[in-house]
Amino acid sequence: LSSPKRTSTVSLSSSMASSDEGAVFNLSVSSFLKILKGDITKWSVDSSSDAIVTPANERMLGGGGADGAIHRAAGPQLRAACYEAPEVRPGVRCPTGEARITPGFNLPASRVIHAVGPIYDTDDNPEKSLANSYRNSLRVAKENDIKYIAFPAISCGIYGYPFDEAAVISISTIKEFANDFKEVHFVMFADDIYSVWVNQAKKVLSTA
Ligand code: AR6
Repeated sequence: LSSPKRTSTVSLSSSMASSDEGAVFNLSVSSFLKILKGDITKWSVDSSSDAIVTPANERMLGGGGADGAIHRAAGPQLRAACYEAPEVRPGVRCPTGEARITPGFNLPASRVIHAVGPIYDTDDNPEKSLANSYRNSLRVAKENDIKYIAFPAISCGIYGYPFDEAAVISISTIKEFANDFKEVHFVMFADDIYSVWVNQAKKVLSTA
């Protein structure tokens, strides 16, 4: 496993190195999935080609949870950039299952991908919507030459998605893009969800 170049001054990996490097899995011979514990607003691996995903809502102007933390850390320019995204219908800049990209502004990561996951209790097909939010995030990342991307557990907070089901869907969808990224990371805020993701990754992927 060759270590990626770390150019950022604020690197989640280096700040975690002494206590917990997380869990590493193979996506392909030259591409890895890493599951880490930490705060996604602090994450960067290579500021020339990295992005974090924010679990947004359809308005795409910020909110609570990880999205709120990401907007606070990025600064007000992020919200201004979001306003620039055209509305596809009144009040909707990013429909459920889709993704949009902006710069990261004051974040250590160079770009932010705004992905809208399903509200578990009200979505007609939450599995499909959740898979689409990962798929479209990875698509937009690929189109923008992103090589390192970090996800939180989309829809697993305010939107109420059960952790186990979300873990299987997210990891299986990321597998479809095995050759397109050097590393795909999950940055988990809490021990319980971190463990769920590691256990499901063990079932879906092989250990690196
Ligand atoms: N770093 C990593 N993960 C985090 C962080 C962080 N700093 N903060 C929270 N999480 P949520 P959703 C975890 O609620 O369910 C917002 O208002 C959190 O513990 O952020 O997709 C948006 O604007 C959980 O595991 O996103 C939308 O309106 C995961 O991130 C709505 O919430 C996702 O929880 C989206 O809800």
